[in-house]
Amino acid sequence: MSNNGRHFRLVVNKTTEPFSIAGVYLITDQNEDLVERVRLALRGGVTALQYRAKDKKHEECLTEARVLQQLCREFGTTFIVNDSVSLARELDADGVHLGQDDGSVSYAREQLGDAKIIGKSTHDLNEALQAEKEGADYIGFGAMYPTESKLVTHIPGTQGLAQIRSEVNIPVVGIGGITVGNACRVIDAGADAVAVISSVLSHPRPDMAASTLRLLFNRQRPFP
Ligand code: 3NM
Repeated sequence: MSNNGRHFRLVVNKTTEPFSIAGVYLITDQNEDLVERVRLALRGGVTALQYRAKDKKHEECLTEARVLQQLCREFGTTFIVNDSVSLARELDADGVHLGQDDGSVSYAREQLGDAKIIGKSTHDLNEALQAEKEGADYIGFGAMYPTESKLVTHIPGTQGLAQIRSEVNIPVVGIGGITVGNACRVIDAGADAVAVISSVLSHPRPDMAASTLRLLFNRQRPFP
């Protein structure tokens, strides 16, 4: 991994089976036909999938997540669980993504071990530096733009991302309101990946939306 986090194929794990999060990082929604839409998106070229299921019962999450995890295996996509260290552990997911209120990185590390990816949501420089200090493998940083997918109170935007980019040495995943139309600005600001929900999963053709984002990424950050 380059220590300025700017290489396209950025590996954040240390096992023999490297996981990458660089590129298109897709987060699940809770709408109908999720599995089919995710399948299409993965076909379009998603690097990492985050399973995010708010307000669902554990058994329901487990069943749905297992199907998505299997899809990720088929496509070679990194599979990350949002919020729940215990679910990530139960599934033997590739990693977990923690919000600011989801407990510490050190607890997740203790539970999951060094081989798993731990990401943390951050919204300003202090949170970003703290996450890095705690040992996160990457940070989510947002919101880039207003979004209807989540109630966001802080919108540091691409300017905020450009400012923190030079301060942190772990991969930065831009999130919030990212679309095919504005992704270049997020990539230009230094994002190693763009995290999206609606611009891919609410698109009538999730495969085309994902592949367009992927293409933008590849054009801006050509393979070495
Ligand atoms: N976290 P969409 S914004 C899950 O700013 C999430 O931390 C955010 O969805 C943050 O791509 C967000 O549809 C929602 O805007 C992203």
